Amino acid sequence: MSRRLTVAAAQLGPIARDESRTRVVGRLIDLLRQAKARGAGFVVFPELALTTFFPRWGLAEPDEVDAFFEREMPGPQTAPLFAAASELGLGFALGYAELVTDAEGRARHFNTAILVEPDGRISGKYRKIHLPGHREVEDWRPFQHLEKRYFEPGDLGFPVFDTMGGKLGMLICNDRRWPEAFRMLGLQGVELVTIGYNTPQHYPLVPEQDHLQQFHNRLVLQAGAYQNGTWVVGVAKCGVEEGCMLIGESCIVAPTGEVVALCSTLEDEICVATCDLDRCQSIKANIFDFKAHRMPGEYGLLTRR
Ligand code: CDT
Repeated sequence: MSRRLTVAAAQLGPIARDESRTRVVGRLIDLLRQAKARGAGFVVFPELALTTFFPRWGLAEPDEVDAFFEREMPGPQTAPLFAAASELGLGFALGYAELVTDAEGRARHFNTAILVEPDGRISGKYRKIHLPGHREVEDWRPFQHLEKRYFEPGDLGFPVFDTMGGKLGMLICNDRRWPEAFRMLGLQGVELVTIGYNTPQHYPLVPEQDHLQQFHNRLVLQAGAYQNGTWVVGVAKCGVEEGCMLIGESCIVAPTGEVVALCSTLEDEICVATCDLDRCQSIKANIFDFKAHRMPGEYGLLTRR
């Protein structure tokens, strides 16, 4: 029996700095409804999907920073999203800024993604490991990218979860550019990887590559899918957000590396594909049969400092 999961990549257009959680959650619920109408069982939302991409500013006050973070999930403002998904019988993946207090009373900030079952239960969590950008405000930049300042690297490794009828894993934005991140999931037999992103069109350090942003996005999503024999769902927050252009091109990639669904706007939009998880085997059992062909004894340099 084939294991078919119909998946919607739920792309978001820009979120304004002063846009309320309630309003954003309303947009997410609208996308859930569109996904349901197109036969989806699982919906993937972007990185930091509840707020504007706040690392573009140097924020002086801790309270100002923490206002972009969620202390509970679901909380009062996000509960309607969980309720709507349950009512529609949909699972979903959601990126958000997570603030937790550890056993020693220390506040910890993560760039997080969760998997939520159709019954509203959170069945998986990943905290972003590759944090791009810089720690200190650099005034020469047209906008900041202060992820290293506002988040600490994830402490949950690269887990996979048995859910939605298959093995699912999550990466977040910059992680997708690192083959090691994909491989960590591939080595655990992942069959579908969700990846939300906020990717500026302009890269201030190397502006001569600005025109290649969409190409690089597609390149890494397609390579990650093929080299690990997995479905990949890449989902953007995009468009001109607070003066900063973010790329779109949310897409669903088959284990063969082919793009099978693609968004065409820079607004709230879904693209949908039916993902037969058994198709992963045509790659995993052949060209990338890790047991038969991988040579880990020769890869020591990968983990040596
Ligand atoms: N959100 C995120 O990780 N964005 C990065 C921008 C890199 S430039 C600092 C990305 O890799 O798309």
